[in-house]
Amino acid sequence: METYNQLLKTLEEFNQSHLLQFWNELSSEEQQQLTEDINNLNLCEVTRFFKKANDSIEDEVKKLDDRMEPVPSAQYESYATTSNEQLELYRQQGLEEIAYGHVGVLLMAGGQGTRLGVTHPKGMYDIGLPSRKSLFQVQGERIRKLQQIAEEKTGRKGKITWYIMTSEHTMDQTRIFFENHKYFGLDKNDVVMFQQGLLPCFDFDGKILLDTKSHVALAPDGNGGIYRALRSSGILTDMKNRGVKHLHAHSVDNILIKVADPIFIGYCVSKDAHCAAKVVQKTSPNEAVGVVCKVDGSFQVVEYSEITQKTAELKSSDGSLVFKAGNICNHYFSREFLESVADHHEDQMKLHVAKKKIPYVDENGIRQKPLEPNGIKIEKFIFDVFQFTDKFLTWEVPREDEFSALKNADSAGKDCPCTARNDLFRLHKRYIIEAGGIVQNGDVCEISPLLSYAGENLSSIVEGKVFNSPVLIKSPDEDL
Ligand code: UD2
Repeated sequence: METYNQLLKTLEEFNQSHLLQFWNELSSEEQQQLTEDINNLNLCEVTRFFKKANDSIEDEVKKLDDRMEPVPSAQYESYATTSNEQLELYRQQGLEEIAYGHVGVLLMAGGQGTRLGVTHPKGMYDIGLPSRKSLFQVQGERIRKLQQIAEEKTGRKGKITWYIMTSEHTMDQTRIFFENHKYFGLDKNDVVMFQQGLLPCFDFDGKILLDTKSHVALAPDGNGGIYRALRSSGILTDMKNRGVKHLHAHSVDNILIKVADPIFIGYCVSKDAHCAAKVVQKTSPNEAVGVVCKVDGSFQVVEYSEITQKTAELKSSDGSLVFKAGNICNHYFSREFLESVADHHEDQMKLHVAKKKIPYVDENGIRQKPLEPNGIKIEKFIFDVFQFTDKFLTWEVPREDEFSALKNADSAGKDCPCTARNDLFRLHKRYIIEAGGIVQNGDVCEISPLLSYAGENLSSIVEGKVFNSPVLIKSPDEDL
């Protein structure tokens, strides 16, 4: 009774006493569970979040056209227009940072893969490559290869620490998957998993929803939850202890991801950036991706829905779109900047609201699975910290080399396993042809990351040879 009274007092203060409505029907274990859930809520903060998020629903409809400008050219470089000599300098610098152990990867793997329709973490997904490697395996092997390349170039054996952000929904399966696959040949101590936070789901009036009579409805706090989680899980301290200074942060679902890309790292380090966004040119004014730009003088990603068609169509004198910098969830951060965000800015981050169909227990104690949105989830976005620094850079890369996202099931025909597979096949076929090989009878080509990170190291294997599709070229020691 004492617990009940205490909880009730706290909840009443925040207008949430309905969470105890079924208390008397619960077993003592269930009462304990609900007590834990409620005690884990920072009610003062989350109710403030609801208010702030609710206010931002109003803001979102406003178009930003008059306040937007493209990233200044001094802070925007493109792979395609950078000389080979300069690219090589960036690459060399990136490899040196890797060899000194200064580079870490921040993988965002807390999403639930709802659109793809899977019940396991997206990184475990096998998109149907000839090797049947999962997204996690492809990424892990790219890290191994890069460590090797950095050592060959510099004579120093450096490590890339792989920080993987999971959520309550993905943590256990991710950990077991990595253990079962022996961390894809990486040192287990260099793969560090941590969990992002959760926020309660609300109905439209600001009441926290119950998932069951003894459980609050909770959802991950978005990929921008990373800043708080880095601090609360001790990851920033871990980075400091290991001497990690530069982080490449990216989403789990891009099959072409150049993990810890030394050119990108070198570009950012050489210009002393706090943070950066790797971008691809928008395919058309109507492509529904966010653009990296400046709003009221601060760097920001502006959603497609926040721009009018007229602004989306604006062209520069060279014929390219003025707002062309398509965001691909691929970022650089210095550790210093991550620390300053976690310490000083995290609380000022924008809150994004998504109206969702959230299963809940109604006032009669019946669990409902609504067919229409009945409440909101609140999320933070990783890119909403760009505004906190001027030392921001943009690096544009060719889409066909670096970006093909897995978002949907094949039925969508777009950003799906089939397109991801084909984009990788096309790129790897090009690598073979550029190295002097011939591919016939089809286009299915896969080159193991353990053999080549980005098309290098292939001539001695493919030059003058004819390959019949499907082609799978492995590293000589791959199956040993
Ligand atoms: C992301 C970008 C979008 C664009 C697009 C390109 C954000 C907020 N949006 O949109 O601008 O670049 O990718 O593909 O970055 N995740 C978590 N925890 C969460 C939610 C997501 O770790 O609570 C991870 C998720 O596992 C994935 C990444 O964040 O690796 C991107 O999440 P998403 O697929 O939900 O984002 P999307 O496609 O709406």
